[in-house]
Amino acid sequence: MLKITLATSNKHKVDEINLIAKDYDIEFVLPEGDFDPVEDGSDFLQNAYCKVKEAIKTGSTKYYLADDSGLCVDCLDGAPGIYSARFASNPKERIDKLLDILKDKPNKKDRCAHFTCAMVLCDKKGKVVFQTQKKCFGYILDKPIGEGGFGYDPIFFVESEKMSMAQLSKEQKASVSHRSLALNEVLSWLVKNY
Ligand code: ITT
Repeated sequence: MLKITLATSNKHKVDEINLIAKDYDIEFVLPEGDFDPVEDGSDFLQNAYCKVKEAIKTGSTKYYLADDSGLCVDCLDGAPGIYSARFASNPKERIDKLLDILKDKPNKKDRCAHFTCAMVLCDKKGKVVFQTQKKCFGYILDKPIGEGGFGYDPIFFVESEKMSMAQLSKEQKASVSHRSLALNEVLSWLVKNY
C-alpha cells in the first residue's frame, strides 16, 4: 500500500479522495500535527504548491499531494475563485453571501459557474512530478438543496447530473466532481510511475 500525504486540513477532501482512489492500492493521509500553510499564490496551482511544500516538512511519505479548489462564477469574473474558503467566515455565510450577490440574476444563463480543482504532486524532495487542473460545470441555484458534500455543494447544480452537488451520493460525486477529474489524472500518473 502506497501512503501519500494529502496537504490539507479539510477532512472532507481526504474522505472524497480516498473514495475516488478506492480501487488503487493507495491511501491518502493527513499531514501530522496542525496544518495551516499560508496560501498567497495568485492562482489555484500556485496555492496547491504552497500547501504541498508545507506538507513535505511534516511527513515522511514518498509523495505529497495538494488539492486547491474553489467555486468560480462567470458573471463575477471567476469570484470567489481562489478566495472560496475565505469568502465569509463559515460555509453557511459563504452561501448566503453568494446568493445575495446573485439575487438580481434570476436566469440560469446568468448564474453559470464551475468548480476548479488544481492538484500538485511532489516527491519528498519537493520536486513537482505531476500537476493538473480540472473543472466541473454547472450553475448557482437560488437556494440550497441537498445534505451531502461540503462547502458550496448545496447551491451548485451539476449540469451533467441534473441535481445539486449536495444531492449526489458520495459515489456519484466521486465520479463527476472537479476533484475526481483531477485525481484520476494523478492516479494514472502514479500507476505508470511509482
Ligand atoms: P485546505 O486548504 O486545508 O486544503 P480548504 O477547505 O481551505 O482546505 P481550499 O483552500 O482548496 O481548501 O478552499 C476550497 C474551498 O472551496 C472550500 O473551503 C469550499 O468552500 C470550496 N470547495 C472546494 N471544493 C469543493 C467541493 O467539492 N464542494 C463544495 N465546495 C468546495
